[in-house]
Amino acid sequence: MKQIKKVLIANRGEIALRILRCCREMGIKTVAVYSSADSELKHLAFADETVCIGPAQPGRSYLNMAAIISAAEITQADAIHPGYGFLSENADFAESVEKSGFIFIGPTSDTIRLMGSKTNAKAEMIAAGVPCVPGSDGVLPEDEAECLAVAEQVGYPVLIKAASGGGGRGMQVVRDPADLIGKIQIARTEALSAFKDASVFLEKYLETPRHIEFQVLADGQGHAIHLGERDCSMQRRNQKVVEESPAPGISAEQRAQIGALCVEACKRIGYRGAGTFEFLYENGQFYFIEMNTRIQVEHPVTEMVTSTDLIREMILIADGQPLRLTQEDVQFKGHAIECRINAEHPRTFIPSPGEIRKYHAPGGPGIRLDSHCYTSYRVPAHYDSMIGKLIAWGEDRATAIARLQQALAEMVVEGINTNNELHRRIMRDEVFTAGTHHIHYLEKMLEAWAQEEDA
Ligand code: MV4
Repeated sequence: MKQIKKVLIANRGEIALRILRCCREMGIKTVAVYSSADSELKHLAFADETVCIGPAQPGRSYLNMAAIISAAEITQADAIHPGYGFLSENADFAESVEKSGFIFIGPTSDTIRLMGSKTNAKAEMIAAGVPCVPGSDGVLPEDEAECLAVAEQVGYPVLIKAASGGGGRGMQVVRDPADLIGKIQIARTEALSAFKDASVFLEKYLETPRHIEFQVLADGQGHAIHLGERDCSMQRRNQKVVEESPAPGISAEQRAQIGALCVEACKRIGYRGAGTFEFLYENGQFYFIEMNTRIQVEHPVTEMVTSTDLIREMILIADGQPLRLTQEDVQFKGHAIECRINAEHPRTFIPSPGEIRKYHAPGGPGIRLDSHCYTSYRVPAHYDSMIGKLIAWGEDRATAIARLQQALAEMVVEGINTNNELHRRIMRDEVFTAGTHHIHYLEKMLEAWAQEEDA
């Protein structure tokens, strides 16, 4: 019955530890792969087997498909969990994993490829009845007059996006028709260098939206559910800083309505695994922008308000088991907020790798800390600066915020800079506590802080 007896964890840091903990709880053996800069990673101590897959540079280790698949062959793993980042949304990797006879814990490579194209993803969503931002019908043509006509039809301001993009790279806002052709050219050049694909599309530019995403689980056998939404509007340069569930001010009716559309879309595309539908939300309306075909950093807030284990569900689905949960089983309780703890200066964001000389974890009711850190752990300079996630659950949003304030005050990380002080400022910020912030609000908060420092 059970196909998955051993999982290779193709990631590092807190998510590798999170996946390892889940596997051990399920009685599944683990293989931890690591780079030569990562031999002190906490999860290596608990893994059944460890394999060094290369040097510190990600391109030669965590992004080295052949090295990871070789490690799976040597250890006779049954499945590979990609975590987030690295190869998690690489369709070629998922395909190699499948062709090498291993289970990829995620969607099929075809689904990853489909959703990797933002224009194809959008076309699928329109077909499923999911509301999208008004824009061009697919990629923009070469013809300049046609582009001008499309933009005129959509209405200025417009946003040029890379069709193979995501994460905000290569986007251009156009407020004046006189700038359209030039900015399309800039966007094409950037898209070609970043994504090896010069195709771009156009959308109405929303000035101050919120970023709200829906979590789904689907078994690829006709069953799919949604687990509500997360508000991830507190961000800087496309890096989320704070995420929460539920999104402030979203009614149960609207949650059920948009959630049902996401479920419908999952069934339409034969989705399998955990997934996220990203929306922009402005003036009470949701507009789909893209789908993430992986587990996300901020999954714990959903786990806390729905009492589910998303990593466990991913593994069960990958094992071929039909989804046990029905939509009625998913009950939303209370409020959860996550602070991403980064090894960086709290205001300038300058990375701060190095040795953690002293480490104390916060605790108490409703507190969860997902981190691989410990006293004497050295944060390598080669990877993302995130060293953990502090999550608080409370009966309501105010309680979750109060618990985070205490937990942030208790948390000690010495020897390196962390963004703890930024989080403390956010948790007492009047706009954040009112839940009225949007995707550009943190930038404003940081400007005010810089002014304060100057004075
Ligand atoms: C937008 C937008 C405004 N209008 N699309 C940025 C990353 C990519 N995933 C989509 N992004 C945006 N698309 C329209 N039509 C504003 C953004 C955006 C953004 C979105 C989500 C989270 C943070 C953001 C930061 C800047 C811009």
